[in-house]
Amino acid sequence: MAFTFQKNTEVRFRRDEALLRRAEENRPALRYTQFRPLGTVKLTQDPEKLGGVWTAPDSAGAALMAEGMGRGDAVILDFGAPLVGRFSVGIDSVGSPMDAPLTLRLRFAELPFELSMDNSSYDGWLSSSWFQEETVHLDTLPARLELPRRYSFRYVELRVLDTSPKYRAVFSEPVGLAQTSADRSNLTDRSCGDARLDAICRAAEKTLENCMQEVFEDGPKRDRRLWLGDLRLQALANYASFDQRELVRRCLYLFAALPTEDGRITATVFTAGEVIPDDTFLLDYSLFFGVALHDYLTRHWEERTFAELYPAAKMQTDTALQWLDGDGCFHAERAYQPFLDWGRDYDIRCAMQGVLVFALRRFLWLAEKAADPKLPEYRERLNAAAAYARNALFDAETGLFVSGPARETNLAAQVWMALAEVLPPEQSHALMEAAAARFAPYREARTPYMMHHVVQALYETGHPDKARQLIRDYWGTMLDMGADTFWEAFDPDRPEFSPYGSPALSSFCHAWSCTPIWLIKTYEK
Ligand code: RAM
Repeated sequence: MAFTFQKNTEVRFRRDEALLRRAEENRPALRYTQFRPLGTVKLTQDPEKLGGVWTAPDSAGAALMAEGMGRGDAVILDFGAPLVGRFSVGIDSVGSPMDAPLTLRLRFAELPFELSMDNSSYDGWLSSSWFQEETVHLDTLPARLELPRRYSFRYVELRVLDTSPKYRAVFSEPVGLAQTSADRSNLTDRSCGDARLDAICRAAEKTLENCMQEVFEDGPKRDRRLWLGDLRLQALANYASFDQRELVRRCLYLFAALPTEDGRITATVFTAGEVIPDDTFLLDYSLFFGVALHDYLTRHWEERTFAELYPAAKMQTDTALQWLDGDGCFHAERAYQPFLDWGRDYDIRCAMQGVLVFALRRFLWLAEKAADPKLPEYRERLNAAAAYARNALFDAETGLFVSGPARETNLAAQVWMALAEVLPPEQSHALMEAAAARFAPYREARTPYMMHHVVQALYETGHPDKARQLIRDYWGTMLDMGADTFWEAFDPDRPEFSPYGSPALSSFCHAWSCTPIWLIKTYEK
């Protein structure tokens, strides 16, 4: 478990109104498209699919909708592709006059298995309010039911809880009004010449598209908000696809505008109403602000953005450096909690030493551009942290890095040290060779987020075949199991694994899983 809820109500935030205005100026327009369902389907059992559930066409469902549904009748609409948006449907009554309200339950699902679950027995640790379901009463018909909430769905179940013996409800013209700020006309150069990887890229694009709303959302089903760790990866995937820089810029400004008084950048910002920083802090995410700014500016250099956002990156770096001791050891355990992954418990120290070096390298690029007077000091501290990793954390016997007083060897440590480039290239190559021998198929990684870093580390250290194969195996297996868009968490050995105690609340269109677009474009061309 990486973390549960943080409540830091005593923390004081600063609020830079000028930066918030810039964020507002970069708010994207949403594009709307109407979709009609392809037809009605019924749930079937299929052990190959997630949760053992899939669908088959059900023409009886369409007939039932048109002829009239009474107590207990249900149909499932299949829109054929995932969409994020609002749902509406026309409803009328047939038979005798409507002498009692219609009670209708609607459920929205990204995957069929969600419709097979009994949500009332859920006892996970996240709020059950995230379930995409509504019960509505209609006192008079005909009416067009337009649900006010936004959902992420391909499937909609309409279940009549009750009418009355005197009438039945007929349904017509169901519509999904999809919304996104992504502009598909920006997509070019869409084949890498390998059908499997192409299919993975198409699903990854769809994932990103559906998460691109007024901010980069982590998942349109649940959380539905801007997280800094997700933003960093979404921004990379965006550069390799839609390339809508204003949305990245907007999100960077939102984080920079709302630091704490003691110099930390929040992990997540609420933007649905008034912009509010959450009192949740993740050390790696905070450090990724500078990384995301570096990534943005290396693609789209903008003097003004640099000048306005550099101070936030510097402040966060300075804050983190207070836990780097004179020997170059980064005491992440004394700082504040990192995320790293929704994995099993492991010692985070070595991985976080890697994250720090990785982030400092990118920050140094920014500090050079700024001609920061502290540049020599930053350089020195980066060198000390990298040297400490080489000298104190690398076990020459196993060829792997060790973490914490128990000298634990975990996957995250190897991956982050490889990405941090603390060893010379031949040794980094050998490191990931040893990591592959020890950890493949990398079941310690429980999310596409962590798996992204494993793949990137393999590519970066000269193991393209292993990296490519891992994309095919991991993301490809999700496709085989029914994914139209990629998932928040996935353990192929335990497909129903969820960080939240129930897959019913996992998100199956999750931003951080869209990175194959970037990985393939970056390393396979
Ligand atoms: C989850 C979010 C998000 C992730 C954080 C750490 O709740 O879905 O993707 O960044 O946790």
